[in-house]
Amino acid sequence: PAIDAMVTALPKVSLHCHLIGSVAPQTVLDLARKHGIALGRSAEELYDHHSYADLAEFLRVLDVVGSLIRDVDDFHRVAYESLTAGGADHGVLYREVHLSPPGHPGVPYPRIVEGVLAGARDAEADTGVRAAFVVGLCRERSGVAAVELVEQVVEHRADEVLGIGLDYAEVAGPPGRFVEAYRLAARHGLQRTAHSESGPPQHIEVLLDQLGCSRVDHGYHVVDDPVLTARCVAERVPFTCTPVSSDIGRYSGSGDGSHRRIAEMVDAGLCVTVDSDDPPMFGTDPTHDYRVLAHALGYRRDQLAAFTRNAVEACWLDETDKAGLR
Ligand code: ES4
Ligand code: ZN
Repeated sequence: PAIDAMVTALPKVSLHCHLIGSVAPQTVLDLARKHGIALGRSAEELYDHHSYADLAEFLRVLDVVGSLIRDVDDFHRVAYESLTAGGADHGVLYREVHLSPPGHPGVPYPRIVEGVLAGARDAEADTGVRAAFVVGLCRERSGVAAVELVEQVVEHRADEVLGIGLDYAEVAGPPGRFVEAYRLAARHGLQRTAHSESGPPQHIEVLLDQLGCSRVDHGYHVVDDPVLTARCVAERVPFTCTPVSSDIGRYSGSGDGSHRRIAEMVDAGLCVTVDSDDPPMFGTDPTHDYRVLAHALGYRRDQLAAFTRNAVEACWLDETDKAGLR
């Protein structure tokens, strides 16, 4: 249909997509074979999102995939494929890719950066897609471990690593635990974001006031608090929403799924962006997330284009580079 072609071609800026959650099924099989790992199931079974009974189960699938990405070539391949077939082919002009170093046990941080930077360089040369990176701290771990990861980021500084995030199981790690790591990142000029998907509005306040976040990943519960909502509208705080992932993941605490909340956020005047989170693992892609919102909420081209404009505003490029996306 015409709307689908329009949505595919619509320029997109991708601010909420995890590398480990972006690995194509065939690549999972190839990496498992390469490293002599028996998956015990097909990639399709691994990625059958109906089988994720809860967030914990989903995150353990991420652990399996993360453990298969080991050497520089692996990181190159996964970054390249996710930015080209998973990005440029869907109109993605620019992506800030979320990395999760703790999701690759035994892999030194500089090796991850070397591989993904090389993959991104080749993806840009072949398709024009641009990429930068966000290093996710694992909230299931201690505040000390988070500080140590930020120290790694600072020690092995790369221009394309723009900032830090906070992900994995939200119930296991309230944001306040990570104040020290975020302060360290701030002192070194790193940008900050963090996930707040199931958490209450108070957690979003912690992100803004104590972690110094310039945006919020998901943030669906902002609309539970009218005062916080008004503040976030006034301050143009961006929220990186992921309709398909959050709708499947009812464990996100979004109740009736995320679409209703996304509509409330848009209607309140908040700065909302749209992305896929973990595309193949949730059976989605950048086009599909836009299409789902178009169908569920009746959004037309203007509203969909506004999501991209918001993402250009929310991204961490400097003003000159942002101008190139407009
Ligand atoms: C994630 Cl909490 C969560 N949800 C979806 N994807 C993720 N990747 C890392 N943490
Ligand atoms: Zn996420």
